[in-house]
Amino acid sequence: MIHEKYFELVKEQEELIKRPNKKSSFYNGIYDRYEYPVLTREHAPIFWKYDINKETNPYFMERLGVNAVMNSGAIYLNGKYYLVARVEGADRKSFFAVAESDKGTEGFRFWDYPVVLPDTVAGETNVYDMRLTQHEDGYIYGVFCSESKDTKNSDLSAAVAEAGIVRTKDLKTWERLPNLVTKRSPQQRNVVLHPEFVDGKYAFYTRPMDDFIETGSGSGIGFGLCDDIEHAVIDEEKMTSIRRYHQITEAKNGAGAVPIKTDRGWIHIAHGVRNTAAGLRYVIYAFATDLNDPSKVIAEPSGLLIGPREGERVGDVSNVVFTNGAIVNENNEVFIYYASSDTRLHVATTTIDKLIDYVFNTPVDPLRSPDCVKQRCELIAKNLELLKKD
Ligand code: M1P
Repeated sequence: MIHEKYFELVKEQEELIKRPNKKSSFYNGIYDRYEYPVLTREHAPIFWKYDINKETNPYFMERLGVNAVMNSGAIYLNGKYYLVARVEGADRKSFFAVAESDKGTEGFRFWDYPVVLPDTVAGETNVYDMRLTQHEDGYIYGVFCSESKDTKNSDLSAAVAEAGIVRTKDLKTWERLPNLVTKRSPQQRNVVLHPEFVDGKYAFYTRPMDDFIETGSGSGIGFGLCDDIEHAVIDEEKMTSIRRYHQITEAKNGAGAVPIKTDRGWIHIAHGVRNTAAGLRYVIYAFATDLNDPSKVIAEPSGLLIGPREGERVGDVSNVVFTNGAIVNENNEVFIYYASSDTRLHVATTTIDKLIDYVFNTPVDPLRSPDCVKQRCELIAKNLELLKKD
């Protein structure tokens, strides 16, 4: 017999899923923010968490709690918006689950079952942050962090991060390929597969790291080619967007959404991290690379694109916004899915035209305060001149 509480919780959840999402009052001319997150732990189906049988669960207790729904890969297929969300159980282990919506800004509903990844990597303890690439070879690839215990290190928390690779045609059946091997980098996280062949090869954005948390000598977002996606090995990683002193990327950065192809270049939406007295602060930034050489940075607007604001600043890992998915629909509207504080998922919407304007017309970071003041004074002077004439 089904517990009566189940129906009560389902009703509440239906109201949450069907709640319209409005643009918030936030304005910067670049993108819109929304009043509500698009996915939260409250969106997880009730039957993922509770045994709904009154006989075996008389108190209707959560048996398998869901702690967070966050960093999501995103893809647009046949007019629908799909997210492959990182769902974190109360047990700290993450898994992937598909949620779909007709609108992209609201109405996301999880499929009944999470993604069951082929369990082919011995020792893999956790998986998270899938990037979904619709590749020109016909497959949809999912590249994610595959984390295992570092058995060579006596520190209990020591871990090894690698890039796991799966592919699918329907988001239902997933074929697992061997993890990416990068010859120069012992650890990898935030790896993204480029959607097109480059020089006839598969191209990956990487994030070389010496250690699980610290990038160490890794100087930014890398780029490497490989011949065979079924045994992906990258011999050489060259650098694209690099970390710099006193910028938003000073501590580390990493590729985010799959790059968006525009007439002017590939637009990348990535994350940058700096260290503060309050711990690491993660923000989202953008840059563009050359259409023919996607490793070559051609535009770098100064500063952050999206930073954690208000309620977004607080969560399991506070002061974080992180993206690993964006969608462009047939009207050239762009949906940037970003999680806040490793707890919930939001959307910011813009258009391809606005993104191009932002990336190519925002001044570059002059790197030093005196030059930043000069840059701002030039803008003020131009504006005051115009205001005088008007
Ligand atoms: O906790 C913030 C983020 O930390 C990691 O990102 P990075 O590898 O750049 O440090 C990731 O684990 C990410 O999932 C998480 O949101």
